[in-house]
Amino acid sequence: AEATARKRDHGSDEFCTTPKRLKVDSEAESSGNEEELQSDTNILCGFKTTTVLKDSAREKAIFLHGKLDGQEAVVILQKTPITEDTVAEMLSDGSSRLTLEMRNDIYSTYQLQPPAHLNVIKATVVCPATAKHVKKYQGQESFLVEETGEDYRSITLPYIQGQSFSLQWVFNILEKIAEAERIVYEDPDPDVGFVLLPDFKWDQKQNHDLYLIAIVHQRGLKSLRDLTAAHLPLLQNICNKGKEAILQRYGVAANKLRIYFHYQPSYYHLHVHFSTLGSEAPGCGVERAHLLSDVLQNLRSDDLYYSRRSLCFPLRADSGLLAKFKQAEQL
Ligand code: GTA
Repeated sequence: AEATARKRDHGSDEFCTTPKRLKVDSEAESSGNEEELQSDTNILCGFKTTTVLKDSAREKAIFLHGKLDGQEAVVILQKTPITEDTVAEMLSDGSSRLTLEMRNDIYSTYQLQPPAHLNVIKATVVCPATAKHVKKYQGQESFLVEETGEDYRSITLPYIQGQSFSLQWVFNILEKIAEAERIVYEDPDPDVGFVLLPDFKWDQKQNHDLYLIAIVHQRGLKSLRDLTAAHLPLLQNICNKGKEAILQRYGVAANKLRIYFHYQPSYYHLHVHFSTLGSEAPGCGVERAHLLSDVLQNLRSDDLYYSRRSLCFPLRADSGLLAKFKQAEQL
């Protein structure tokens, strides 16, 4: 399976020197091997930070670039949300330590140190990381670009064909090489089928920040731009069955879900994001998210809506694609 997976690695990974070390660990995760999972945790001891790419007090996250056993790596550390079922234990006398910080009239603040199992940090590791991963997670100014259908064909398409992130992780999911046990629902049909599973940004501990992705089985559909009325059955199927599966598994109703595409996505294999209305998932703003229900309506009214019309999206200051748009403006 690993040989097949490697054969299909289309990445242009400037930093990659050795192939997919962590993929082996994620295979262990699929097989539920607890010992291997434990070793996943330990490998972070060897991480040496070279740069802080971004830190966000609001998201309680820090994005680090560094070396893990000599390989380029990005590590994201994020405090996990507090869930109601842990509150009683967190406040109980025996298990937590409380230190007074200040008191003033009716106001006081403390530092509460809960026991280790209630004090978990989600660590996301990208290793070996490419130069593009490092750029992606760096805090940067963005600029809005308006892309006509023609711009897409003459500027964006050639750029993404040469510069996109590897889709290896997507193929691993579709072929059950990785994350197989995390699949929430699958329709195996090659034309209208898809795999629905938790997005790796969601820790699955609570439903208020629920986040899943539906990845289509059809190969070759890169983004919104490739969609025509011929894909309506596929999109309607994702919409209906995705909502139903989320209701069955998590008890979250369809009218609490934001179901959308990103344009531009980071990974050019068609996928749909399902996140809850109450959460602020990265990339759910109007400049990047396109609701599935709007996409369905637009394609019903115009078969070629997404190949003809202009689409706006933000690009980071250091983006190669932004440079291409600027060059084209000067011609
Ligand atoms: N289940 O291996 C994976 C996997 N990968 C590699 C990506 N995804 C995966 N899901 C599973 N397994 O929602 C998910 C991503 C994303 C979707 C791809 O697939 O989490 P996209 O193609 O539209 O790309 O969607 P997008 O939106 O740029 O990706 P992403 O990674 O969400 O980045 C957007 C911004 O979110 C980043 O710039 C960063 O600021 C923020 N962000 C990314 N990861 C984290 C994180 N772990 N914690 C906090 N913030 C994050």
